[in-house]
Amino acid sequence: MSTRETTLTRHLLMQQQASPGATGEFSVLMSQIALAVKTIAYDLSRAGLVDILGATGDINIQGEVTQKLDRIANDAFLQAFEYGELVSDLVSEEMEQPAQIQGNTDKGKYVIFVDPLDGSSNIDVDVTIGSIFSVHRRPAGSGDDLSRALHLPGRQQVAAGYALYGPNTMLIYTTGKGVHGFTLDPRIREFLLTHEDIRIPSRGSTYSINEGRRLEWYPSTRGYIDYVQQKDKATNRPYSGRYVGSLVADFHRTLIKGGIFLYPADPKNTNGKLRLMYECAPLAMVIEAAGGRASTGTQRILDLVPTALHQRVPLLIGSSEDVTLAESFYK
Ligand code: FDP
Repeated sequence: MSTRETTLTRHLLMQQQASPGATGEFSVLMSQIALAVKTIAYDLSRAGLVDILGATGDINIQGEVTQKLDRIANDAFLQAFEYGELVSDLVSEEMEQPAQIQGNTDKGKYVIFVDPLDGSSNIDVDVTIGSIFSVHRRPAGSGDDLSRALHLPGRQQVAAGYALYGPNTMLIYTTGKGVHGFTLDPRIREFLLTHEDIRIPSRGSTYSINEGRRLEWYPSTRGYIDYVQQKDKATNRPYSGRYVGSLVADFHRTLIKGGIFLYPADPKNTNGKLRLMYECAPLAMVIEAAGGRASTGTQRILDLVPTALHQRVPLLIGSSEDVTLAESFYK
């Protein structure tokens, strides 16, 4: 590494210096998130070699089988925020109630929402998975009052982002002004700035949806997918289909190359599958900061006011023109 390369720490310090009044707390918070990501990446890198693959035998709040690595990733986030009095509580896909962070009880300025290991069903087959995080200012309250006060709309997020555990480990974040991507350099275990100010193309030529659910789809979803599959040179159709089945991986491809990802509602899953507060809202903040759009089909994701911490919502996310066109099928 040349000392001229921009590490995450250097990048955060530069951002801090450019923001009058910044206290440096956010930089420390991002370093804590980076620590959790590095810990998880290390555990994943030896997953097939030590006994951490497979299920724990428990079912999580979503009614899904908890994998051992889900638990390990959740603990990595809980431990990364211990002490320092920055983060008071963590809301996670893996825990029914918010967890107080050890050493910071009722003290931290921030609360974190996290999907510690997104795409869990891909863990055992060595396919890219990730973590998704959302940072909010801590509202007043404690116990049940705090849980209710945490029903915060995505537009109030202070920052959001995700990590990818794939051929590279990447960390992507935004505070609303620009989306920046860092790649973990395994030699020095530091994140280096590799994707500065990511912008999503205004239109793509790829769609991403679980087509196995086609028979369940509402006519609106079927109508839009039929549209992208039709031939039309002028609009670059038919689009190519790509579906990894890990939201972060499908999202990252869409962010870099353009196009659209959909996890719509259907008559069986009337709110879709994905969780608002730690999947859809953080990715919506990232996509909007990159020039794209995120919608339920009828409403902007960032404007939704949650009614429950683990609420699900339909998601259409990607290039602005593609999402706008898809929405026209849901009116
Ligand atoms: P998983 O169930 O493997 O954890 O949010 C969970 C998620 O994966 C997303 O990462 C992914 O986009 C989606 O569910 C996949 O769901 P389907 O299997 O229904 O396509």
